[in-house]
Amino acid sequence: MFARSARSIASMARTRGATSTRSMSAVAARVIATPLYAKAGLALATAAAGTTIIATSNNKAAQCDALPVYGVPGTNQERTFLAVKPDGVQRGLIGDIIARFEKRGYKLVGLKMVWPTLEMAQDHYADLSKKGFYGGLCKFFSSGPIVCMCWEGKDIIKQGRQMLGETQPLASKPGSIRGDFSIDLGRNICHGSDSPEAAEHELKMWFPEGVNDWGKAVDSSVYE
Ligand code: IDP
Ligand code: MG
Repeated sequence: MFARSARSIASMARTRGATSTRSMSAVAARVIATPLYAKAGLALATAAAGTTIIATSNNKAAQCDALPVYGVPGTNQERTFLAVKPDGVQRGLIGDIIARFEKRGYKLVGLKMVWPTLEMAQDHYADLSKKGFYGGLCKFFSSGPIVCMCWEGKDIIKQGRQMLGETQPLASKPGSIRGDFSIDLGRNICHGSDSPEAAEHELKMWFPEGVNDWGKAVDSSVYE
């Protein structure tokens, strides 16, 4: 009985994740953003049709969706798609993974939890569709929620891959996410775009609603 109702809630969540990500994340963004802006002394100047313009204390305007969702590769506004896969979520590693990128100095501009449908998983891994492990990979990727992230910063596509480690955990150096937390190839915790083209494709796919183009006050202590 319990298993049945848990399953129906799970399938509802899947449907919502697949169909109404945009409205859910827009609501979440509003709930979270208002007190933060107020606390930081930022003035909310305009909020219309999904575009928010804020005036920061140094009068530098920051605007949602001012950039394409995939940023500008080769600049400090390069962006990549990183995800905590279902195994990483189950193992309670979301916070640790986010903390590594935050501490390094990168900027989180998009964040949400999504339970991918099998079709979403197949689209995401379409480049591997000829591989023998494709079926199992897609089944696993859609077996539970993942955490979708858009990270921004200089060289984030390459650095993101280095911080993840090698695809094969055995080859991943301690200090990398896969080198610290994983053993098996099919349970290697995280995903990261492997090129600017992949980042563009994946960010358009996972963040069709756009991300948050906010100004980070400490960037002058991160970049020379
Ligand atoms: P990546 O995640 O490091 O970009 P890809 O080659 O794109 O590696 O493969 C996607 C995912 O598929 C890997 O992270 C891994 O979990 C899984 N995978 C890759 N190669 C194999 C394999 O040979 N057997 C089983 N699973 C694999
Ligand atoms: Mg890959």
